[in-house]
Amino acid sequence: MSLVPFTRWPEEFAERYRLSGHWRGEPLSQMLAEQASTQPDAVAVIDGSRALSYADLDRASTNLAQRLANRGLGQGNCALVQLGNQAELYVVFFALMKAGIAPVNALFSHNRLELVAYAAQVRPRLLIASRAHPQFTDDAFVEELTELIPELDTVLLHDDPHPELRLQSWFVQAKALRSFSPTPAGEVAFFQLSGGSTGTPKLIPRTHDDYLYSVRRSVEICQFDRETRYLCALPAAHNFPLSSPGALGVFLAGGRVVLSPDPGPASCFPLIAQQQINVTALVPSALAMWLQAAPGRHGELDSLQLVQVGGAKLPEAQARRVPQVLGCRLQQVFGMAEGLVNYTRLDDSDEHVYLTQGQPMSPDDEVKVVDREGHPVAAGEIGALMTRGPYTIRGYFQSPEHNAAAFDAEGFYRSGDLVRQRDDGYLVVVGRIKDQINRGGEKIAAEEVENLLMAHPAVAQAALVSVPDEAMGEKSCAYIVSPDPTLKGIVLRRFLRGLGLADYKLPDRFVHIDALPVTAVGKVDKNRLRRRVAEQLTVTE
Ligand code: AMP
Ligand code: DBH
Repeated sequence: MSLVPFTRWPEEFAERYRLSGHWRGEPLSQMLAEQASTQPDAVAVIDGSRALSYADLDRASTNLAQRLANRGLGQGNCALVQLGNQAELYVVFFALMKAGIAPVNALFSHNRLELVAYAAQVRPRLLIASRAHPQFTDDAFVEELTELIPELDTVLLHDDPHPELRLQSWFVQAKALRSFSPTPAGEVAFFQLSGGSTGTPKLIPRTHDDYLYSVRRSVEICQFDRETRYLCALPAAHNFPLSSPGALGVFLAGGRVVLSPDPGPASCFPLIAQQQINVTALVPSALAMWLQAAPGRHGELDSLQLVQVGGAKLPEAQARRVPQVLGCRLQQVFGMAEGLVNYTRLDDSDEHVYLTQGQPMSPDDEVKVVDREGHPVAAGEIGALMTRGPYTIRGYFQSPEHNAAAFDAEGFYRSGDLVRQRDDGYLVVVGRIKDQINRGGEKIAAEEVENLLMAHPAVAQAALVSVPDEAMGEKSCAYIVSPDPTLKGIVLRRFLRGLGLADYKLPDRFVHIDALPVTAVGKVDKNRLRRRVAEQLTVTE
């Protein structure tokens, strides 16, 4: 069977990463086998009133892997998975790792458009989703997908009433008919999602070797161990709560993951108290809610030792309030699903923790800060971040044209972030050059939304820009050129939703404009639009 194709690291790099012990030829499922044999009864996951031990997680995932193998699914096959913050997400993840099937783990907030875009790229034979998601309450979308992807021959739905469709019934032991095994560690294990800046969402192929290294190194830096009780409050499939060190870091270290349905204080604070949570990961907008809710509720947060914050820039004033208000340490995390993750270290000075976004986790991470021409800027100057290393991809999945722009000739990835690198190697994120809105850590590719808006018959041109927002950091504003000045935002929002776009990508504001301003070279001048939005033009909500 053919393996999933991807852009490999050149052999000289691969050899270096193997020699230095970063890449060890181990599959991602091995961590689970190890915990299940050394501490089978230890609790691995808590989801509401359910507790899964390492033995439970190992057994259920092996049973699912066996059943999938019996259906002829295995190496070279891909899956589309969409589950919420629920224990089944980890059972499924490990089952697919064991069976050598490469999943795309869509976020629960993703909608028809995103799911179709992912399916069209990986051509999944397997779909795993939840009846609790609006797209899967009836069978219409499953039928649409099977028509679009004739290869799709196995559909499993969490909480479906029929045993053969019901995901949970596949966690029960089956007769072993066929053998199964993980893909070789240097091959694609699964796909991460890119926040992206282009019309279609891009997929990020991650190998067992590279991902496991990033998890192992993260565990070392964050000092996770068997005592770790990690609250997973961000969308569990996201790279941050999955791997930095995230749930996989917890499993590698033999600790416990407690799932929260959302990152709000109302859900999280009682869980922290009940489950004696000592570490969690938040985006800045969630942290802001915690800082607001915490005064007077200190008792509930007593067990908390470390709050990791990343996904978007954390304002210094908020950073400084963490120890006072939450009574724990702060760690800043600046990462990307494409690879590079930076951490402030647990023993760093206050100055580093409050003022920087950390330094690369690996001694083999290479970072360049460059000017518009691609030349390195002088030390300490602001420039665009470029990186390559033992867990940073060399190309997006099946995107040769985009890859030609997103990577340089030496394989460095252009992250699109504007940073300053200090003498001590620590990075400070100061802005962004990619055409993206970072809405409370959720990334929106401007071009994707603009293209969809322009599909509306009354929209001639559209441009999506960010506007500063107290709660979310940034929100989105769509500038619309339309012959119909009465065209309302609510109509356009309904139109976008009707196309199947995820809710978080719907523009927060719409502004009519006679013509989009352009730069000297004729590109839409988004800087001018961003400045203009502050001046509050005709706003139609
Ligand atoms: P993605 O490539 O979709 O995984 O998103 C990664 C991007 O999120 C980075 O390139 C940054 O733009 C942004 N990001 C993540 N963490 C931080 C942080 N701590 N501070 C500022 N921006 C961040
Ligand atoms: O925003 C991100 O993508 C991100 C943030 C922190 C990430 O991928 C990570 C840590 O691993």
